[in-house]
Amino acid sequence: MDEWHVSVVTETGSTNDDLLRSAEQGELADRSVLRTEHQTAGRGRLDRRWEAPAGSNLLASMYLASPGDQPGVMLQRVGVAIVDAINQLAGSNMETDPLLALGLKWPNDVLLDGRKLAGVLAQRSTSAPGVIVGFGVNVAWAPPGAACVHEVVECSPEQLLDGVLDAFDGQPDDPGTFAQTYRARLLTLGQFVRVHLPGNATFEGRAVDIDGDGRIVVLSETGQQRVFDVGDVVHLRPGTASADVASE
Ligand code: BT5
Repeated sequence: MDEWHVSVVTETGSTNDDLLRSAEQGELADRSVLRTEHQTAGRGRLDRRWEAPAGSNLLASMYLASPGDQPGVMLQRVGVAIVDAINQLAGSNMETDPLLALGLKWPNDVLLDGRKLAGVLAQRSTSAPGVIVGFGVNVAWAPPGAACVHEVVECSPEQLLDGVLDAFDGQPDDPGTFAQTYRARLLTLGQFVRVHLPGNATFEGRAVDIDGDGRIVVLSETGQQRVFDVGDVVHLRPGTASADVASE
């Protein structure tokens, strides 16, 4: 396996924007990684902001040049790598003794005790091949209501990045085998969820499956089954499909 080409800058606008720009200029090697201590314009999805004080958290993006790398699958692979890296640093065996409160909320959040610990953002350039996957992990600081890695293990952003890249490389290549790994880390399956759709519409039900394209299958209490590939998922408390929101 090729090595990662990791660069670190003290400050930038957004590591995703930087790698997108370099990829479009044809200057970026496959498996380039950019980490920064501080972002002045860190982004989430839909032009939301990603917040982190300078020096406190892991803020990085990777470029995977292979045209076969689908953004949806890369989101899953990076999310799983973050969960596995934290388990590894905490000394927990992922297969026999994982940190049970740590896992993934479909499609792109890492949760600890129902609170957001990390977000992942995959983007495709219109002109360059491959995918840019950015990830922000709260290491030493989290906004109110969110979680940080220091609740379970002391580590630096740099150590965590090394762990994430190693965990990513340790994943099974085979899509079917990886799909099982992803499902094992997913907290959303079996939960009652509310899906916020573009516009103001919502759909509530039990998350019963993730299909082969990474979409979520939700079964409503009236027996209506729908499949979603966009939208924000809110976990509701088990046994209710009301406004009793457990995490966001
Ligand atoms: C995400 O978006 O969760 C994807 C975040 C990706 C950030 C990384 S950092 C490196 C790379 N460069 C970038 O510019 N971005 C990537 P989304 O699901 O839209 O969540 C954004 C929402 O999470 C915000 O609207 C806030 O409500 C909340 N939020 C902001 N900062 C947070 C933090 N540090 N921890 C937890 N929640 C946060």
